[in-house]
Amino acid sequence: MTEIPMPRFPDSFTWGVATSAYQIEGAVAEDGRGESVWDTFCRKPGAIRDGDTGESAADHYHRWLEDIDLMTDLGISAYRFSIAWPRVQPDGKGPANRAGLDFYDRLTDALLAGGVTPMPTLFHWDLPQPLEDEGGWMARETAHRFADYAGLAAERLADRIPLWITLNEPIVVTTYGYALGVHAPGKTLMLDALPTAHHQLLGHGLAAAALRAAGAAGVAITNNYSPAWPATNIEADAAAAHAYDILHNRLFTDPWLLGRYPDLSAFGVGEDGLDCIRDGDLEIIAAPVDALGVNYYSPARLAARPDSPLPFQLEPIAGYPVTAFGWPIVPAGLTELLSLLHERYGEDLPPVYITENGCSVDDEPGPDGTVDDQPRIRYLDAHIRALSDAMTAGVDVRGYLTWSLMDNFEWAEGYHQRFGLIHVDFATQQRTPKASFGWYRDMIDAQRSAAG
Ligand code: IFM
Repeated sequence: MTEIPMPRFPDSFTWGVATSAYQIEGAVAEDGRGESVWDTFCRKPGAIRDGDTGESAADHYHRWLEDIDLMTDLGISAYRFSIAWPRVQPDGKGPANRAGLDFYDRLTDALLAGGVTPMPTLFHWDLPQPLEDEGGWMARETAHRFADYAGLAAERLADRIPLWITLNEPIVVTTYGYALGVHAPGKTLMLDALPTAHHQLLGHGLAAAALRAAGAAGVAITNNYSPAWPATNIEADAAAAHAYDILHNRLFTDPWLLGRYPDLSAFGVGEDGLDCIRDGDLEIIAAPVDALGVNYYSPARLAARPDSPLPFQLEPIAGYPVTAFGWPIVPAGLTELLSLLHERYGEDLPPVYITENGCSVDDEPGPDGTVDDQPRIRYLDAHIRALSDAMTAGVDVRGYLTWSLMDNFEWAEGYHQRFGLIHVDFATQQRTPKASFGWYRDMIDAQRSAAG
């Protein structure tokens, strides 16, 4: 790690952490919570490594007060969590389940009492199973159900929440969930999954309107982004990288920010666009947002492969250290990505929050009980500097929220990838702040002291 002092961030900069409901809460059958697609998917043999499930996860549903105490020790100013739709509407429609909303109400109040601003995400992948049974995000109706749910959540909480995030990483839902089937709901529709993109976008637009009608102050949306690097300088690989860039970085963001889809011809979509688009949809989708949430983990390297069912194939990136997941560690990719968004959208780019960035490390407590996760410290240090570089170059970034507060259920990888600043022993649920927790706390503290 470099000895050069960390650059100064603006005094108003938000430092935070992020989590999501299914990954930490557990308590899947309590207080009237309904089933989500992830409960179902976890029961599918072979879907999740070692047959792990989110049934108990990090037991945050019962240990939330202890977790908030840890957050206040950390000194963060914002906490991005997600609201579990199946807790609020067990069937995905109809009146609110009061007990479900009570949980987030208590959480919100306790966060505020601890000086931490709540930043909820409404959909971090846990679609109520009854809605999936009616078509899930392949069905237009789901967008309307999402708006109803957003309205119910906001009626209860909007008076205390400055910024709401509608969707988390819709590109991952479309690709992993509906095209490739490696995430819930496990569909393998390949390019036929594209309507899920439009229906999530519509859901975002309708939910944004419902949130504002219920008094929400700010609305944002979060996606996962990766700079697209051609594997070689041959033209076919450049075209592959271009196609990936369109799918991963522009399929959602162009409609939100520009009110139009990018050219999807590489994906078999003609000039008239997706059949599921109706008149007026793009106006709903492109209603102005207050911020864009950017999740960054690594770049992607693409090659053309004639035998691939997609117009690109992902290739390994050599020459960089990797995380425990095997993801290349490329901090400069964050600077590159933010500059790309800045150039691409110009005045149409709202203020950006880095709503996720972090790494998995094989960390376990040592003989003295401490967890010395130096690789994570190096990762965070380098990415925060890379973020500062982008801001110096003119990108308006207002906050950085690391993934994740604590070790959690990493989807198809079960409990094998530890992303937390806090170690969780999943057998005892004991929390142990790692060395990175102390590093992040000291970094935030130094920024605050410098601000005076
Ligand atoms: O754990 C996930 C999170 O749910 C969404 N973004 C990426 C993280 C790490 O894979």
